[in-house]
Amino acid sequence: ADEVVAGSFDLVIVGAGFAGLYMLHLARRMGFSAVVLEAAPGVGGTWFWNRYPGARCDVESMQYSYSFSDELQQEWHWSERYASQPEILDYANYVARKFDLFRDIEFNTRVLAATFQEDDCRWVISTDQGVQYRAKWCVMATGCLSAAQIPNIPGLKSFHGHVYHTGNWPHEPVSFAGQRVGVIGTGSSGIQVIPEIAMQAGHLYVFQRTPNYSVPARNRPMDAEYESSWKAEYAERRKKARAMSAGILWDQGDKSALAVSPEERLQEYERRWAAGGTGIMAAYSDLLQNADANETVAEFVRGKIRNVVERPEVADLLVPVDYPIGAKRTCADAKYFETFNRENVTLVDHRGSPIQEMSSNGITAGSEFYRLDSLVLATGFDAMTGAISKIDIVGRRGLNLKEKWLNGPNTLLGLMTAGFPNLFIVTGPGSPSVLTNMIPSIEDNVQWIADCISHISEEGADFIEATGPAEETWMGEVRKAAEGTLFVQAKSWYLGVNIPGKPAVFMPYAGGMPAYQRICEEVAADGYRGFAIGTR
Ligand code: NA7
Repeated sequence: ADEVVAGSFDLVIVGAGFAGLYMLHLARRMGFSAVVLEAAPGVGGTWFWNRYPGARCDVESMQYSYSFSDELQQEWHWSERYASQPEILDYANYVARKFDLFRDIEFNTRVLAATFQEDDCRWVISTDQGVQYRAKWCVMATGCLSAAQIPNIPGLKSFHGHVYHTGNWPHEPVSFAGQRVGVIGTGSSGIQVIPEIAMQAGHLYVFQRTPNYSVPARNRPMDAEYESSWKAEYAERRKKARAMSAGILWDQGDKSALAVSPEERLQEYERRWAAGGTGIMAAYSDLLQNADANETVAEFVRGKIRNVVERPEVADLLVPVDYPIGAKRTCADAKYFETFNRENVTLVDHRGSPIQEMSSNGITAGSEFYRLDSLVLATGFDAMTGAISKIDIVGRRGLNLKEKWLNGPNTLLGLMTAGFPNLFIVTGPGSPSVLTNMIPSIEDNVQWIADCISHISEEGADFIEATGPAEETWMGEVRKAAEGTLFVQAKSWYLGVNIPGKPAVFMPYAGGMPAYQRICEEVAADGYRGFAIGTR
């Protein structure tokens, strides 16, 4: 079909989540023309789609927010310690209005392909609207957890009831009242949605393949004093947060868990348990590095689960045993384990064997049949590479990005990949992103990209591109950083093993946000060391 050419821009930005919004804002401020292409009918990205009941951020709201505008962070009020999805979506819309971003966002526009033209150093971007965009720079602000994964269950399509995915939740209200509902998946999303559905459903069946560690979030209305203490010291505290490995300002213990007495340790864990949130993992310096240290907090959490769950045989199934706590992202919940004490909730543990099949009226798992009216898939995402791989991206000499990444995603700093000049990824594989507070990580990447584009433009060059050797060296650093951690000891989406056929490669950089940011800054200051800059 003939494509309409929408025109030429300095930048095409793919995605109107927190990364795309800020990229647009900065690009404009630097005097570039830019357009954002967004598949959804609204802004917010991940927070637009993940609107299942109970969806909430596990980073405190005072920190899970933009820091680039003091006016914004002073005037915005978060109503709870941990923000709910609707409030985060309100915030994204507020930001888009405040900075007048809507006029440069094309909604309901899914990017299908992006092709680099070597003769004029331009990206040609095609969409499902039959409209083509041309740009010197293409920025993938496509998110790390944005490609929902539908499991390959035989017969799934034959099921007559409703099927929902937590990462692609409908906008219309969904009622489970009186229904027999199944939830597959006990990751962060499952752990948040299960207590909510249990309160509505006639009967809830939770299908668990792997039990998960979770700590109580202890969400509560925002404390006015806490809020004003943050607002009074925002600049300083943001700076301190960025000096922490995860980009979150919290009470990070600097001792080894093994250097204190068992009594002292227990007291510390109890204190953090009572405070709520995943800050318990910051109690000691080596909880994510040393298996024996990790076991002390894992065992503490197991004890808590056993205390809460009334039926010991159910508790046995809910207690994770064979991987370290934190190796999969630690969940923060609101009465998740308590939910299994309800009369209308059944835990179906099918570890060791996949769900056998679905039929028109139910599901067979662990050799039993369960009649269901609705099914909720809390089965996660094709993380870090999924959204990018859905786009047909072609670089120099016809090189296809999906093919290049067949054995794992290679990037330089997560920001660029060799063979694809002028194509940037915000918080791409090889950046710390998903191991950190996403919004500051996004801000740092976007600022780096904006500075880079300015620099190249001022130099009068046509392109910048990651070089192969520098990329290989960086991938070596990413591997080395992961080896020193316990992350590699669980089958998680960090490693891509939740996706059949995806190569098992630890994707994020585990060396921490400060180390990463320092390297990014040094590379730029050193004339973009490891990148090739040239004219066509
Ligand atoms: P996760 O953390 O990937 O969790 C997905 C869950 O679904 C997990 O319990 C999986 O079990 C389960 N799952 C996935 N596929 C299947 C199949 N085929 N059969 C049975 N069970 C399955 O995704 P979330 O959405 O919860 O969270 C993603 C991130 O979003 C989270 O870490 C936060 O950062 C926000 P498994 O453990 O693989 O055995």
